[in-house]
Amino acid sequence: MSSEQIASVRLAVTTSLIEGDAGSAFHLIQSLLEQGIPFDVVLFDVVAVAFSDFGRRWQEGDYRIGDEHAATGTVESLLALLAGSFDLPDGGEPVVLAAAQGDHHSLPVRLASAHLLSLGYRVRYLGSNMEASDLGAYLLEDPPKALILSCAIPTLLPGAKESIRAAHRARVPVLSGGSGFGPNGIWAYAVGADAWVASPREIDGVLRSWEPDIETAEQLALPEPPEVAVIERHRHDILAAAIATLDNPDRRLPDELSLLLHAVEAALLVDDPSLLSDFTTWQSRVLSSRGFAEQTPAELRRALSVRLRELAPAAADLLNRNPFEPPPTIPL
Ligand code: B12
Repeated sequence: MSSEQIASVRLAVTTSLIEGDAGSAFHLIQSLLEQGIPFDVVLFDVVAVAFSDFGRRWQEGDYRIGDEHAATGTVESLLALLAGSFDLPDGGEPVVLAAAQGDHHSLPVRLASAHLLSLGYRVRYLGSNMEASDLGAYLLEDPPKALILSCAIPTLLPGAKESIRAAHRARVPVLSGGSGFGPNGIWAYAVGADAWVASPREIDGVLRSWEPDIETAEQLALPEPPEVAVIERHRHDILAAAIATLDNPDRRLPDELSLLLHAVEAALLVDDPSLLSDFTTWQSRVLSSRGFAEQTPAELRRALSVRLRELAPAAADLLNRNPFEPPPTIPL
């Protein structure tokens, strides 16, 4: 089948997702498989790209939140139907897949699960936002060869670190993936992962060849700066003080403040101010596309600093550092 034909099936799958029609998407995919198109091509070059295309158009404002939920539900059903057709082989290597604590993005994990099932792994798919303590207890009971952990957004790295620690306590190594671990996975080792891969297609190769050492991975993880615990303890207080100082009563701003505070925590955790500056660039773009005034991002930073400066001055300094200014130099 030519790449043009695959592209046209992809378009048809995207239409089925928009219409919430898992059945017709399934039949389209089945016909590809019958024509000998490999399962991984169907998963990653058809279904994943079709959903990403839909996601991009959703962000651009072509669809509403309800449409996103319908499309996500449809792609979940489609992947469940596809993955459900594989038997769990008795001798297959056991693996557990989950999204990090706090991460609600389930599709990357579903895709990776379906792919590993097709390769003969004994896959247990735990879905998104699995509480780290529950994950740890589950892994301890019947430890798999690895936990495959997904993290979609860098602001969720504190949750990912908790998930990784829980797995390590159960003596299970962690293979991580997803944009949350940064460009080329630069933050994966800072939060303790044993390995990071860019694509689910690479998981099998790593699982076959790696020799994970949980102690070394834990030693490579950066120690948690005290400010992170302070922020977690006083999160409600910091946000309440920030909301009280805002002139703009728009009901979306408390959520934006909360996201910004998560970004501060995550940047402290991986000791990388670029995480925060990337986040503020993204947030400024989002705010401007929603019609907020140009100074809104600066107002959010100022508001968040009110309590933060008293409780965790290093975090307030990080927040107010101009990303375009070079770091201060010590005068000779
Ligand atoms: C659908 C979606 C949601 C849905 C998720 C529903 C669900 N059940 O999954 C909902 C509505 C819940 C959601 C919520 C949010 N989302 Co969202 N979401 C998306 C969207 C549109 C698609 C994500 C997706 O599934 N893509 C399809 C997958 C297959 O593609 P992919 O992620 O690129 O994955 C590929 C590779 O990266 C890699 N990979 C990815 N993960 C993994 C994992 C492993 C283990 C491996 C090996 C490989 C791997 O392989 C994949 C296949 O090739 C993206 C934008 C987009 N177009 O991707 C935003 C996006 C990820 N979301 C975003 C944001 C900000 C949020 C919210 C914070 C929004 C808010 N203001 O509340 C919340 C956070 C909620 C939370 N705590 O998790 C941002 C992140 C921006 C950033 N970098 O900081 C994005 C990029 C949108 C944007 N540009 O603004 N979201």
